[in-house]
Amino acid sequence: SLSLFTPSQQELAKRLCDLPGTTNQRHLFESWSSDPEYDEKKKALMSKLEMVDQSYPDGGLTGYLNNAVNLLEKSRKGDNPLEGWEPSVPKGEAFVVGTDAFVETEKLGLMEVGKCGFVLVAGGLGERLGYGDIKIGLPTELATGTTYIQFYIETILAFQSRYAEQGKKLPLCIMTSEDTNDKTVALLEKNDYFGMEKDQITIVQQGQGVPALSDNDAHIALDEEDPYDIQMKPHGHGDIHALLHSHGVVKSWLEQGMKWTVFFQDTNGLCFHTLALSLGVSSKLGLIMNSITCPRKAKQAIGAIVKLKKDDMERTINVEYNQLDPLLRATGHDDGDVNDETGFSPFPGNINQLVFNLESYAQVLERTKGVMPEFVNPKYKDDAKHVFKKPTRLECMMQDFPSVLEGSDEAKRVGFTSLASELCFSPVKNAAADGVALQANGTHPGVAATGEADQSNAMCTILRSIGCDVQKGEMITAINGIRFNSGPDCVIKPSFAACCNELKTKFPNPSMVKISGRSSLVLGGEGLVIESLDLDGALVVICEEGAAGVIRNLSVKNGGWLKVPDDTSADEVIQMRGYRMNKIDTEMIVFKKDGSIEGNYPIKSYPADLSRPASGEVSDG
Ligand code: UGB
Repeated sequence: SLSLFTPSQQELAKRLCDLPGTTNQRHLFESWSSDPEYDEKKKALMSKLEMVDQSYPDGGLTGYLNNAVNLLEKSRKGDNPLEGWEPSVPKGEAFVVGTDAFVETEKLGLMEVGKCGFVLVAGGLGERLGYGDIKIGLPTELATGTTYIQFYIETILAFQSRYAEQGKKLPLCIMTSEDTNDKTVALLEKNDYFGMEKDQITIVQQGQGVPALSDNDAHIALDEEDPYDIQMKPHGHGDIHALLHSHGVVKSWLEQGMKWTVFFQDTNGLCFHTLALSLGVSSKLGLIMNSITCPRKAKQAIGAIVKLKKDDMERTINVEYNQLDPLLRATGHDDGDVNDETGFSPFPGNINQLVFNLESYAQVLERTKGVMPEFVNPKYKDDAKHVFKKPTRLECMMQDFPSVLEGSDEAKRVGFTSLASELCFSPVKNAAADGVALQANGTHPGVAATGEADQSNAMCTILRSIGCDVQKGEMITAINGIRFNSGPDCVIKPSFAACCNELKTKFPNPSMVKISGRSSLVLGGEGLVIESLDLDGALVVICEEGAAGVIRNLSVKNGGWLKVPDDTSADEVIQMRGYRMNKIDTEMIVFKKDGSIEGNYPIKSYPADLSRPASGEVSDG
């Protein structure tokens, strides 16, 4: 069949068949029929193998198989990859929102947000969530229906307009995968890139994954139904570093004058509450890499940031939750992964939000091509560890970056920034039924309903921290069994304010702002200021771009918005929450660019006889 293939494919097939001893891959071709009916399938398989050969950064396909044989042997022997490393709790910068230290560090970071390139890793299919579409297209909340991608882009644009040099665009790179790429591109195109310019966004697609392996000799697993195809599996989000390097993204961002790069996940509506704060920490401490962390419950399925020491080597790095307990037990901590007197593990939890100094990051990429260390995690059928329950593959993780740093100088410049999880981490990863089980164990459920509730609750906490009187809503149990604190629903659009310091200027008299627990509040627009407000119901205030408006002495009381139990909807978004939003009454005010004011208010236009020349005002008298 060789004549069917291009010369480079023929050479690859030969290399695979000539691999030494039992590791050769002749089984891929041995059962081939000579019937020309199968020629197209044979060509498709060779193209797939060639694609892996070209995309695997560490020596092509044979490099992958060679790495796999070595790692599978270590796994079979039960080698501990962390053998010899002594763990201890690392020192980082922990903050409480609204304190002087928080406010000052965030201010420092605000001087840096206009020099950031953003990296959204969105190649995951979200199997645990059981959603049929891409996760970044999910709404963050039902009050406005803003999707994750829209929210992320709106926040980046808000920072751009307020902090970037005139005319400078903050770049965004989205990592997609075969599963998510086409839908991501279609969503962006359909929505005109949510206000970004097309050339601001770079999409890098992960390879189609790596071949699954059926035994310790790293034989590529054939498809169970089709002997002319192979099984592929995802290689993990660690691919992002190699992709940023090979697509020249980092180099181009440096040329555009960027100083930092910030990595974040597909569904964390709280991710930008720590953006300026963590940049402040990175800039103050001169960090190459800064991980955002939150207090972690022992055994919670998030990695832990640990300081590891071996001889004169030292690194601060993520240790995955399944490796932390054995590591601790093997190093004299007989209780393993347990909470301390604070009720949390002493090791902070990794939320895979990373801030890099761009120049240092670029230097490391030049040296390493962005190749991350890999691991393998086969499940064995037999005690001798020769037979796998199902094919396995090598994987890599983006948070393993510290392991490719060299020398004590680089290693010392790795740190973390910690904030209460309520303010920085609420991913939407799990189906409601799994979330209920997690909640029963006292662990965050990571479901759609809590993603939405946490987003509002975080905003309420920040508003309280600056002095607003925001009452608490009720704890409710949704029809699917998930418990969450509902209300007040507080949606602050990034155009209005995107961090704690900005909120302080937007609410100049915070003690004059009162929001009841059953209320819903949506605020949007750069020119808007809330001086005094008493809200018991639903209020939406939007200030158009170029307009200005002040809310003063406004009192609103109406039927508001209610979360209504719903387990019959055909809409997946409602199904995963277990409720829909019933907007009974809404007070809506719009400050328009032409000076008019829409809404049920005595003042209908600006300028009128108002005392503040720089802004429109609304008052109940
Ligand atoms: N992702 C990709 O873009 N490509 C991939 O191939 C895989 C994922 P998961 P994971 O912060 O909650 C990590 O699957 O990997 C994107 C850490 O290991 O949600 O199970 C994907 O789209 C763990 O230490 O997370 O667990 C998503 O945006 C802990 O910190 C992101 O990568 C945990 O995340 C994360 O993917 C967490």
